[in-house]
Amino acid sequence: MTNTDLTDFLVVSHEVKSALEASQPVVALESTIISHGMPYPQNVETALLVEDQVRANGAVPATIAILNGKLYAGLSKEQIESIGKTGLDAVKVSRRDIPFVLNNKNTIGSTTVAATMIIAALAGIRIFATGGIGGVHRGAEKTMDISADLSELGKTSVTVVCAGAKSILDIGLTREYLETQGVPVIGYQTDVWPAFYTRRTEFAVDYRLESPEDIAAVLHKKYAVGLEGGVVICVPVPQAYAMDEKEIEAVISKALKEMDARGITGKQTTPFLLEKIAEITGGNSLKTNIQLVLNNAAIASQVAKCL
Ligand code: PSU
Ligand code: MN
Repeated sequence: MTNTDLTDFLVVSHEVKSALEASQPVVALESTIISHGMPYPQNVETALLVEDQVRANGAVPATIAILNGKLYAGLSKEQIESIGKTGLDAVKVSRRDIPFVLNNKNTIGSTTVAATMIIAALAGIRIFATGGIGGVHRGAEKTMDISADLSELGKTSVTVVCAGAKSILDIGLTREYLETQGVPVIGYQTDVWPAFYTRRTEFAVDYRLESPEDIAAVLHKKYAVGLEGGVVICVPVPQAYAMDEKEIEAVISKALKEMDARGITGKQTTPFLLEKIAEITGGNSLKTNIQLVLNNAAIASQVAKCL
């Protein structure tokens, strides 16, 4: 593809473009978390708070989506509002979906971790903050349900800051899959994978690092020697907002049973489980979800500043 082709499709906002040209820190943010990860209006409020958080930490936010046949890096408040209002009717876009959504001028496409990484890389953004990454689902030895986020991490050079993976996933298998893809998993001030709503699991991270400076130094080495591909940084949810481990495990088991009973599969799985968990916990899981995203946005911004 030539550069002229790309500029036909890629719209980088003025603010993001100026920051990139001046080598100022930019942090990518995804939009599936807005449309499919939280209910309206908390989804829009959170998306705007996360942008504020990135700015407060000295970086420029670039929320990413596919709207009206264009790839966007950097959205207006109105665009974020329209994704939030569209909710589950937005098209959840992973790698395979991009050309189809681009080919339809009337579609609101919200980007998963995989699709956000692709567009971030096209725009020249190297750091991305979200809540949780997709992974290998429980029972994947039968269903083969493995998120395209993991293979994307294997090939696209973007660092994803997250709160680990939810225990709706098989974290042990997710870890193995990432190892095969050559993706390092860094624990930010932790020795073990956090499990999104909670701070600890039994699974060790590959490397523990203590500061944004240490993380930036390692990223610099990786790309200096030509090792393309992504990096996962796991940041545990702040203690004050962590949920009780036993309680959330029981809620997740219940949600998984209901999912099986209803025959929900494929790309509907993650949104269904998130909504069910929020419903069963009376909105408590949503509060935790919002706080961990804000925290990840702060850490991602600090890393971006060190690069
Ligand atoms: N995990 C969350 N919230 C989310 C998602 C995952 O806690 O909103 C979204 C992300 O966009 C992620 C996607 O990339 O779900 C993974 O979906 P799938 O498992 O269908 O690949
Ligand atoms: Mn899947």
